[in-house]
Amino acid sequence: MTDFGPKIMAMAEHLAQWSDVPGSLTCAYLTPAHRQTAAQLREWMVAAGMDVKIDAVGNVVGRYAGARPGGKTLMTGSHYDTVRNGGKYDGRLGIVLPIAVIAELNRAGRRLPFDLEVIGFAEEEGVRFSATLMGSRAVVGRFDPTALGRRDANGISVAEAMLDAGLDPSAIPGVARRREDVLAFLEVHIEQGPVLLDAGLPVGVVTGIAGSTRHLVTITGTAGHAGTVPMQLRHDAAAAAAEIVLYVEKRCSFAPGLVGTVGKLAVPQGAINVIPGICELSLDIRAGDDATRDLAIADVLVEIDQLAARRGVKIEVAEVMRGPAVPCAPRLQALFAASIARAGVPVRHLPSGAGHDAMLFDGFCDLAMLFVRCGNGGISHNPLETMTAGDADLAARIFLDTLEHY
Ligand code: HGY
Ligand code: MN
Ligand code: MN
Repeated sequence: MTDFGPKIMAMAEHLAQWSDVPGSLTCAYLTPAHRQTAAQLREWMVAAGMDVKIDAVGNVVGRYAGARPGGKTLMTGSHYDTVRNGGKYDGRLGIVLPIAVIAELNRAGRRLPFDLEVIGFAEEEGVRFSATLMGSRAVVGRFDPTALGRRDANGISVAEAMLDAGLDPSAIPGVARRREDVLAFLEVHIEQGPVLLDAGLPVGVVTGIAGSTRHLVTITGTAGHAGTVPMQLRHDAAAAAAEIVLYVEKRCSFAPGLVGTVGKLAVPQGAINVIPGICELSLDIRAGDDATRDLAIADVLVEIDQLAARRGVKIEVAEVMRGPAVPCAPRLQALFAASIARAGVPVRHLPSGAGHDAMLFDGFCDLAMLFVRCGNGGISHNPLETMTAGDADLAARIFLDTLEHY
């Protein structure tokens, strides 16, 4: 049997050549780099013996027919868009690993007792339009049509970007699968954290995916001359933002598994000698359970109201994403665990603090995830994100074993 590891690593490396920003990996939804990446995935899927199509939202969908025509479909996959200045394996591992496994099945002339669908989801990170998980939402019939109106920094809407890319927004409802046709959804993904690395383990079984919410906050104060306005008369939007950042950090340090991040913070058209009249920031608050997360959000919103009154600024908060905490199906966790044990690896269960396409399948079909160890302290959403060919190979063998024992 082929050595999957080097092949998987080479595929991830190859995809990283296409970026919106030379010198780093940024592959945002429907940019030229994104479309080149999709074309390469399609080519690999065809070469692996799959029937391939690119659907109305840009998902690259490869189907490896089972031994019996008309059987149900086991789905796998992950996203091929990236964050800005991201790593090569976030999302992409979960696409190229199944492609490598299917290529081996195809080489050996083997068929599974079910159809296997590998999906390269076109958009998960929400980088360009702040609308997340558009690829998997479409597949489970939960696409939000209002997302089509979201605009990027250049004022281009999602719908316009789709039409430019030769996609047909009106065909999105047709992307949705029927529950009765689907067996389950399995996602292989890097851990994006240090747990497996610290435990000296190559893979782990995900117990559940943290619920998260995202907000965009706009603070409107009073722009003024930096030299003439006395401090006590100011309505400084950036100073108000700074208080929010520190409050989020403090409040989200209260409970295990609760995290809060202000990932975007900007003074649009700011100038050194002008008191900021406008400041924009983002909130990303997550927890392993929804109640903990929602309590933290409620406290942050109360603090924002009080702070606005105290500082004489206007603060508008728009929720742009809300995803519940999602459990992984025990029967599928057990399948992954048995395959890991058969590979002679200690079985470790762990939660996912990161969100994933798999969470959209909650309520649609059973879902589960296999985590693969990250190097460099587990860093991710960073060009230092790394993994090894050995772990990639082992994860591929475990994934194949799980398919064989499904
Ligand atoms: O933000 C997340 O958790 C994922 O990487 N999109
Ligand atoms: Mn990510
Ligand atoms: Mn990801």
